[in-house]
Amino acid sequence: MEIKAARLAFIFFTAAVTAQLQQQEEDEDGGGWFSASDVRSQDEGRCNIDVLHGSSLSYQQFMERYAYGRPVILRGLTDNTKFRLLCSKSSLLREYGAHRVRLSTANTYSYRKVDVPFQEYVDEFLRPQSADALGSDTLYFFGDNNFTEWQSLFEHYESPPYVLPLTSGAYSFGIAGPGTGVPFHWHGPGYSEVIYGRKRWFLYPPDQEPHFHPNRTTLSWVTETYPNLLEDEAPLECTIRPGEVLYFPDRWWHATLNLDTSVFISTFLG
Ligand SMILES: *[C@@H]1O[C@H](CO)[C@@H](O)[C@H](O)[C@H]1NC(C)=O
Ligand SMILES: *[C@@H]1O[C@H](CO)[C@@H](O)[C@H](O)[C@H]1NC(C)=O
Ligand SMILES: O=C(O)CCC(=O)C(=O)O
Repeated sequence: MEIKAARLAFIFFTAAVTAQLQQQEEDEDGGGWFSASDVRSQDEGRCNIDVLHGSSLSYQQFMERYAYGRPVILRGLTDNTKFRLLCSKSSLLREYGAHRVRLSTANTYSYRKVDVPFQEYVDEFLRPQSADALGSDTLYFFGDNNFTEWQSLFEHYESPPYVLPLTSGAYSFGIAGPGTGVPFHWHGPGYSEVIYGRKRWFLYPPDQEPHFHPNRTTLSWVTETYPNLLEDEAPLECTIRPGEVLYFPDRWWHATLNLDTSVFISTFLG
């Protein structure tokens, strides 16, 4: 009896250590986009959005509680290990380095576009956001993907299975440096997932338009506006990591802040 208990305890101990080591490895795996030794001191903030394990929320519960109601973060809903490998820096540069990508200014209403080879984007544009730059002067790689060229990558992405009736998903894929992000805006419902890196999200319901300047960056909103918000002006917020997807309902205001060099993909349901 005692031997059995000891053996069981040992098995549990081993399993716990293995799980911990695996977690550590994942946390340190930036796919070559960043490494564990990089300074990653930015504030993850609090998390006041429901975070659930995919297996503990049925599709029906998702529809009743969240689909038309409020954001939710789902963990372990899909396994994108394969896609993640294909999104490592070396793999993406090998496949797509010579292809042109379309960059957009990171402001709310006027989206100036610039086309550059992906290799040039990585070498020249992909860097930490400076605190004083305007969003309207900052170029961000997100969306505007040429699906013919990116199809052989996107076909390996397993998108979140809980879709809304009468909608289909359209992908927007991007990579951007620490401190970058998109300032407040809204559109239809969808999902956001980080493949590498962490992304901090801020959301407000459709009837609660946040205070923001359309040409300022999310970084400046976080450092200058956020600390002065009254309690009832506080956003819903959370930082998402690989293995999690954030769902945002129709017309919810949202802004993002990448805490690391991040590789990310959204699925817009329209
Ligand atoms: C997308 O890429 C394909 C293949 O390189 C090219 O023929 C096509 O013109 C591109 N489409 C757009 C809209 O740029
Ligand atoms: C934002 O920037 C754009 C492009 O530089 C400019 O046309 C627009 O007037 C600016 N908007 C505000 C509110 O400053
Ligand atoms: O991933 C981002 O930084 C922007 C995401 C976003 O705004 C969206 O998916 O609508």
